[in-house]
Amino acid sequence: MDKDQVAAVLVEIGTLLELKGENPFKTRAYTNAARVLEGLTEPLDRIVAEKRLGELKGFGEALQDKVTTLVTTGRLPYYEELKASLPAGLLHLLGLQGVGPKKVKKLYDALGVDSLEKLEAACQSNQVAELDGFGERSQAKILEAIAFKRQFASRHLLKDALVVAEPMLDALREHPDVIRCSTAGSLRRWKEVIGDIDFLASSKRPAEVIAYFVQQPGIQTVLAQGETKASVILGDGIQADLRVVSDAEYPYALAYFTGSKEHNIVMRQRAIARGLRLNEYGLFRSTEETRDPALRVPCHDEADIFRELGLDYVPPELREDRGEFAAGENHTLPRLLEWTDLRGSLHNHSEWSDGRNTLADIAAHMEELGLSYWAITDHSRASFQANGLDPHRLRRQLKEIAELNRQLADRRSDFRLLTGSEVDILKDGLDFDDDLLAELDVVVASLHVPASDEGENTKRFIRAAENPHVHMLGHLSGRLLLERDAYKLNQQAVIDACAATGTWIELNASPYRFDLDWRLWQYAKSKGVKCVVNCDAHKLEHANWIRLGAGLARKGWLTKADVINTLPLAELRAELKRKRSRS
Ligand code: DGT
Ligand code: CA
Ligand code: CA
Ligand code: ZN
Repeated sequence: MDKDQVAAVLVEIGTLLELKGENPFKTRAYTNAARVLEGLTEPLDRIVAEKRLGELKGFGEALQDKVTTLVTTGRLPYYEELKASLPAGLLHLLGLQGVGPKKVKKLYDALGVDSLEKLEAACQSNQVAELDGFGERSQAKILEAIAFKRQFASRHLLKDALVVAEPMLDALREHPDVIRCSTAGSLRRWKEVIGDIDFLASSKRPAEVIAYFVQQPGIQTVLAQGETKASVILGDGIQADLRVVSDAEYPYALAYFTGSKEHNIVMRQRAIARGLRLNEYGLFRSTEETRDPALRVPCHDEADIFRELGLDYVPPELREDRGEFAAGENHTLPRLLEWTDLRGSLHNHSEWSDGRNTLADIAAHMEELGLSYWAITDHSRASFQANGLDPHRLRRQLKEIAELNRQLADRRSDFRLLTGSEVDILKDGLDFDDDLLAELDVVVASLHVPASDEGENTKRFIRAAENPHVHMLGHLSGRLLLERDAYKLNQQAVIDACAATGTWIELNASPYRFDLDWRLWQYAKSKGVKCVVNCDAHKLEHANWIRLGAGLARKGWLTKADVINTLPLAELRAELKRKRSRS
């Protein structure tokens, strides 16, 4: 097991112990240890092999033994027994928004609740409201959370779908009978949330490809297996479909199964308007439904199909019937951002607030990735739960960053850390004075504690945008995908204020957020608002989110010129000064 897998087990042990009502210090020791492991910069197996676990903060003998067992055997009997000693349903309850281990324990002890169904019934019969520490309001919230969870039970985050789909695609490509192969459906369109994964392959021997597919590692259940298609459930509970077609049919099938449904409808109408018929088997010279190869208009790839229908090639991300047909006819489809255009991220955290890594480790890692800059924008003091910085600590951090940048300059590296803050938007202004903000390279303003009133939240954001030191607004809607809706907010009014003040808006590339939503970027762009694709990284690995965020920017029709952090460092610095010098 690697450090992240071991850390995940430790966190789960902490949760299980909390569910059992163990002493909080004991449970916290596990979560703290998990954080230490996640922040390691050398391989965990080396530390284990050299018996140096004891040097890590908070690692007593018992913990050292457990981690050693996990790393060397991949299993831990203690953990397995602990898990078996509690009803499995309790862990499902923990997935509910606002329901932590203490509440789950209370519900279980007092009412015997060990599943979503029992919890729902207990709420409906008003038993939960009467429990100590719950009440009417929290009972209503729990019912809402259950409804929310049900609604999304069969939907998955893009990152969770990608992590299983990409290795599967590689495996399919390796098979000698596979000619062409791709993902299709919502995954290929880079939707933020995925229902099921669709694969398409072309082959002369479909049955062999299907047989190979259903035997791949990571497949939990085979739901259906035919001559040319199969449906399976992958390890994470995600369904995946594979269809295998002839290579001649492949482009039409790929276009069809990529969708979206709305896009396909217009494509079919365009075909009909030209006296043609479009379906998953081909584009046919026919006024009736057919799959007769003799009538097929030969297309080698999707671009050929679009051309036959009077359109430039439409990238999959834009196939949502949101303007791609007009633009495809007029040759005005944008040349979309590539993730390799991005040179750094302007909203990130370090161990100074709630991130996992030191400034030096962050600089080394991001330089190694070939990026040009990386802004450290830790939380401000109002975010005390995230260990936000007060002005004094922030100024100390600025000195440390200056020193690291000096060292980079000394060894002639072009990479630089930028200073900054993710400053909280409070009820009556920002968490830091303008004087302090003026000392920072990058200022991201975010709302972490929203009001319940739409007008009030909108007003707070607009006031933040009007501040000459605020470069951009962070995760505007505050949504957490599949977990929490956007706060009450007039996003359009905030976008207008950003346009008026020259404030940028972040596309938060965290796969849990992707905020601003892709559907709003065309509007923001039409108003002249620039985008910043930010990782909001709390760990080194979160730098990989750049690719995900860039995909969502593409989905929002954004080009390299629309995105500020495609600029080289010197030009970025000039842009960072522009708003301040306006006022
Ligand atoms: P998902 O899986 O819910 O995230 O969304 P999709 O878009 O992947 O939908 P899915 O897996 O049901 O079907 C894949 C594609 O196949 C879909 O984007 C368009 C095409 N498709 C499926 N059913 C129909 C249909 O009834 N009519 C049309 N025009 N296209 C369909
Ligand atoms: Ca799908
Ligand atoms: Ca499907
Ligand atoms: Zn934040």
